[in-house]
Amino acid sequence: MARYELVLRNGTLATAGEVVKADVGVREGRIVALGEDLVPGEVEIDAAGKVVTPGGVDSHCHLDQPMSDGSVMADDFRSGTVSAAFGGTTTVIPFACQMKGQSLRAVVEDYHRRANGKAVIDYAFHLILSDPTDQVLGQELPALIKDGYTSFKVYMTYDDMKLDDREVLDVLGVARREGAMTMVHAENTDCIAWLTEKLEAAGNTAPRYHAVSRPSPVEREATHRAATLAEIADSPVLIVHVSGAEAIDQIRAAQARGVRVYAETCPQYLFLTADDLDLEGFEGAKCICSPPPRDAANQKAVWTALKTGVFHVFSSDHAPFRYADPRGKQIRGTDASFAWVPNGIPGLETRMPLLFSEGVGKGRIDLRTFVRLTAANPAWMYGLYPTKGAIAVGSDADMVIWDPHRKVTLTNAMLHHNVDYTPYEGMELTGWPETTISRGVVVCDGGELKAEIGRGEFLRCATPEPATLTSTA
Ligand code: DUC
Ligand code: ZN
Ligand code: ZN
Repeated sequence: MARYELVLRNGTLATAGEVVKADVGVREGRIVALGEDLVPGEVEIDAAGKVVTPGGVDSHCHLDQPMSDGSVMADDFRSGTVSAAFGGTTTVIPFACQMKGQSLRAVVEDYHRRANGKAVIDYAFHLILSDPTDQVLGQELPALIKDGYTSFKVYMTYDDMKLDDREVLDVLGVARREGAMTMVHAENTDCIAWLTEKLEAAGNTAPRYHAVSRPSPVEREATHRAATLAEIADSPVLIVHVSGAEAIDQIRAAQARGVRVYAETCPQYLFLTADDLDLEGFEGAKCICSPPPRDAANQKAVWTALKTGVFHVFSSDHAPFRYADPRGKQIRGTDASFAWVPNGIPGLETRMPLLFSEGVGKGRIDLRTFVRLTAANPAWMYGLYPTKGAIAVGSDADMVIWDPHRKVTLTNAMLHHNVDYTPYEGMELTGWPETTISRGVVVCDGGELKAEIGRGEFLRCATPEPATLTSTA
């Protein structure tokens, strides 16, 4: 029998189902053995005293996405995937975004050109649907779903993206027929426009008013509506970037009614509040994202919902805009209204370390829940499980070795994205991903990049199996 190419020895392996001590044997990029005292491999890694989790799957991030306002995302597939890998992520799923009038197929081809040869870890694509014409819904979308693009995001706000309820129902109808997953950005667009107009007329344009223009009821109403549309169309939805208690209540109520509503939250709703938008001068723009961060009570509600299984997925929503940059947050200058600031904050590299330290380390969630939220469930949701998101015989050898005791003070200087700030500057974390392995290849180790840019492969997603998805069992 051929030797193992890699043996990971003596680690504490954490999966969605269990935490066990075992060795992992890897051949041709896949896990081929789990057990005690495996025979020596060509490469040996001693993981004694370390925690080994499946490589993270960040199923909501934005890389090199063309923007309609002239702003430019700071991370492409090179810097974005390198940054993700240093944070313990081995699969990213960013968005091929349709602008109105564009053919979906052309958008996907363009996005492949942007990704080709640049990724250091594996990647799949979601679609963003902003123009659901008969041609798109009748021809292009069904064909793309069959080709491995099995999930798409729709927006209930943003002038250049938003769909009305009828259009969302039409999209859900296709998703139902083809077995795809619809992700929904749930905020009420007319409420935001009305509030923004009033704030701007009163001269209240500083970054902190972004949060005032998008209060919780704006999200609550749209979340209720999205769940209702899912119920009527009998098609599952994933409510993305859920920010707090009011939306969580709607999701929990819909789940209790038996509606297939899945939910995602992100680090910004655990570690930032609206006060972070109220910094000196224009600095609050760094934390402008939508929905906005709320307050401490809402952070607590998000933690509780993570623990109790209301949430299935923990993503970064990495949307990289540089702060001191006329193509970034300051595209209209530092006196501009909040309404012109590109939305989004960076988070690919900090997503897993933040949840490991503040969730697992502080006893708020257990290790299995951590694995489900950061790897197993997102893989499952997009038809990639158990190739991704698992440590099992037959799975891709995507693993992260964590030093659970290492103390790290987060600074932007230590991160590998191309953004000029992190909203989490100065946070003290315990636990850090020391080694990231993708298909048996050590990609990052001890702070150094070890693998070749361009080795990352495109993944075709299968149609998801949400009926079998659990967040607590
Ligand atoms: N909100 C989004 O909907 N997308 C990108 C970032 C953000 O804040
Ligand atoms: Zn969104
Ligand atoms: Zn997003």
